[in-house]
Amino acid sequence: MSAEPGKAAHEHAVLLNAIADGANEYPKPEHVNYTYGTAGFRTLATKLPSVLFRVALLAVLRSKRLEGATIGVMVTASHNPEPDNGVKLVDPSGEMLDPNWENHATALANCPTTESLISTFTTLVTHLRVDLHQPASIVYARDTRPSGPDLIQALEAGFKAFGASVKIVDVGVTTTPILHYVVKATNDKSGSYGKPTVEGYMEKTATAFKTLIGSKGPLAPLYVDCANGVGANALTEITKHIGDIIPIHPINTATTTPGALNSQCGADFVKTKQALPPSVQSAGYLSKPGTRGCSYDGDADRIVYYYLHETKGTFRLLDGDKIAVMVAMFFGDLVAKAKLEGDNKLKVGVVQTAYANGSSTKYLTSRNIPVTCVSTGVKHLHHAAQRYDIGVYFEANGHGTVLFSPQALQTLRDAQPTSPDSANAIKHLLAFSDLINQAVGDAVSDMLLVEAVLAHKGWRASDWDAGYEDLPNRLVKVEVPDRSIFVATDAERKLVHPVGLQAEIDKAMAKVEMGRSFVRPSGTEDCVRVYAEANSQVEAETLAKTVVDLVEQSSQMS
Ligand code: G16
Repeated sequence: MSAEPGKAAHEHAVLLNAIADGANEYPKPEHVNYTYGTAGFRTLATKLPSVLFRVALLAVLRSKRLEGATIGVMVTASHNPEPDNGVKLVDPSGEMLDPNWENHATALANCPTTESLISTFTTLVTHLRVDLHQPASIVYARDTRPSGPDLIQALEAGFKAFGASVKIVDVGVTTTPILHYVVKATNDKSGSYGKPTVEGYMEKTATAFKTLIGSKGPLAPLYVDCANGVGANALTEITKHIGDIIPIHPINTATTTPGALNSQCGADFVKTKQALPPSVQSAGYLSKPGTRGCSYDGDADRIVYYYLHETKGTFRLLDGDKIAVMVAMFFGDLVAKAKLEGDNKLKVGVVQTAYANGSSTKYLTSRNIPVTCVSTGVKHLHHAAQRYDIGVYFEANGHGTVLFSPQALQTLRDAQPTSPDSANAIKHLLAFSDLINQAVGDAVSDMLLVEAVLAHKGWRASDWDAGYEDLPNRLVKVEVPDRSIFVATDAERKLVHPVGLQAEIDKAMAKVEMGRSFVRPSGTEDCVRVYAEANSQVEAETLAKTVVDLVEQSSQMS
């Protein structure tokens, strides 16, 4: 846009007219209240076109506010059922949107009329000191949901309102973590992070994996449940690069079969049911002792592993906690072998949420690995992990990654190894930092991280599993008329509302040996989640049932 006053005023009027046209084409449905939740907006896809149009406006404002830095927009509802969809914004570093801007997204999404949208938009431009003359740059992508193309149209309508001042790049159908990678790589003007394309991601990930596996390959076969989602595409691509060193067998790859996405498969199914997907069970993929399987979720930003007990044949889950523990211990060992001294010593820490199994936290702390507990949501974990030199963060549901601080990377690059062992350890730490998607949790790169660690340790799944035994637990979804009446505090380990409910939960916990339970409203689904763990499965089930009853009673009374 021109800075000449008359021309600028005219261009501003043209912009507001274009926004008004888009807003009229994508009106907000009545009686719907949107919230930018744990991972952006998420609800039935039919309720989302107006949100997509408005999110586009905010993405452009954010890019212009940051002097043209590239912002990402991902259209996905991840683990949710297929009729849902969602949208979230990605900041220039590849991280989730700055939480201060989440309220602006919510405000725009809830404007009831075209006039109120124009007014809120104009206020935001002033209040956020956005110079509309700045350029803007956006990259966007979607998962495989059938509602995706129509929602992308609404999104593009929002970008087009700004005319030529916005540069847009459509990454197409891809995983959430690849979109985060592309955003981070686009903004890294040094070019050292990698090429800002899907192929650039594949090359970088595959090269690091090959370096780490070296002569340890070929590895044992791996069965991968892709949740019938976009992870199937990414897996096919990465297999082209590394299929000779790890035989990968993709399962549940029906990305175009209506209703198949996340249905009876995927990481959320496995974690919640604590069982194999029926498709994996019936085909007997894991029947050969020692065979590993893993499940992605619908947009491939989560992963959980599993295998069948070698003598009992029972299902054994290796979830986000098990990944965090193995990886943190392994990096702790590598750092020790690197023999970095004085100020150059690197500190490894772990970030978990209240869902982390009590046994995993005990295992880590008893081995002097510091553990931080934060609220659910990648944004909370990511920021807490940035406080460590090497911060390992995983939610129990399989969402996580490892962050190397810029100082830690510099220390490793500048290190003068004192022995071949320390030189190797430093080389491996640097290769792991390239393998790991440091923008966000990533099922594909986390899978290769796990495989590389297992290969280095010479472990089978059962060796990995042997570190500690999970406390029996149960996770339940409770549908309530209004989940907003449940307000949690203390990293979501306690409820402050409804008043009195926490005292009842405390009493229920006290009756059960090693009992622990908490309640929190979901930020991605219309439900309240109840978690319970105890010394035995029967007690964990009893505690969960008692707390579910308490939640339902207090919901009826409110
Ligand atoms: C999203 C978030 C995760 C969170 C999960 C469930 O995952 O990115 O951090 O654990 O939702 O959140 P809630 O319990 O609030 O519904 P995904 O994989 O669905 O994007």
